[in-house]
Amino acid sequence: MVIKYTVISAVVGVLSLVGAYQVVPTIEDGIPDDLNFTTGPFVKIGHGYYYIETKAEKNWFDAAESCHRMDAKLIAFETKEEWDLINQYLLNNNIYEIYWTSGADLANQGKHDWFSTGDPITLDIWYPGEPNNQYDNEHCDELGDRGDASNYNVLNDRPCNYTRRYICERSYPKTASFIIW
Ligand SMILES: *[C@@H]1O[C@H](CO)[C@@H](O)[C@H](O)[C@H]1NC(C)=O
Ligand SMILES: *[C@@H]1O[C@H](CO)[C@@H](O)[C@H](O)[C@H]1NC(C)=O
Ligand SMILES: [Ca+2]
Ligand SMILES: [Ca+2]
Repeated sequence: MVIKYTVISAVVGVLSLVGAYQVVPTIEDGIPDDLNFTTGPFVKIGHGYYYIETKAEKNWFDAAESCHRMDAKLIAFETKEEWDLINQYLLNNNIYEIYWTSGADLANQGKHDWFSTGDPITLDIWYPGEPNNQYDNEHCDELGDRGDASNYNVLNDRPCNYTRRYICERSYPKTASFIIW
């Protein structure tokens, strides 16, 4: 990121030196449709970009590192809408697996938060009776189909060394451009 900004600043600087141009930088949310920019292997679901690992199963830490290698983080459900949209996507694509989320109580035992953001898990999207810290050994939160009324996937705490598929989430893109006039 820093390098990209430096390059842009250098270009803007050179153009400014020419003197004849007025340079107006703009930063917009999202990626313009006409830019022909592919975000694969991340898919756009709602306003977010996600990578759903469909084959490899990894322990929670390994899954988190796999996301980091893709400049992403394990998924965090900040809103009910996000949880709805992910569930609808999984249902529509006939994907029925169990996935690691970034949810964990590794930082403060008994307080589950989204490790990727540091925010507490405020949505009540737990399977009834969870998180239960079974055998005093469950600190990482999986998203799985537990056949609730809507067939949605809900959260359950599990031992972090269990191997699961995982969902990574990428920060929302912005488009930086500048007008040279
Ligand atoms: C977008 O990029 C792809 C691959 O580079 C290319 O095949 C396609 O023709 C491009 N589409 C447009 C509208 O430029
Ligand atoms: C996870 O860790 C526990 C306790 O250290 C161990 O007993 C168990 O065999 C491990 N499970 C896996 C799947 O590695
Ligand atoms: Ca999110
Ligand atoms: Ca549990």
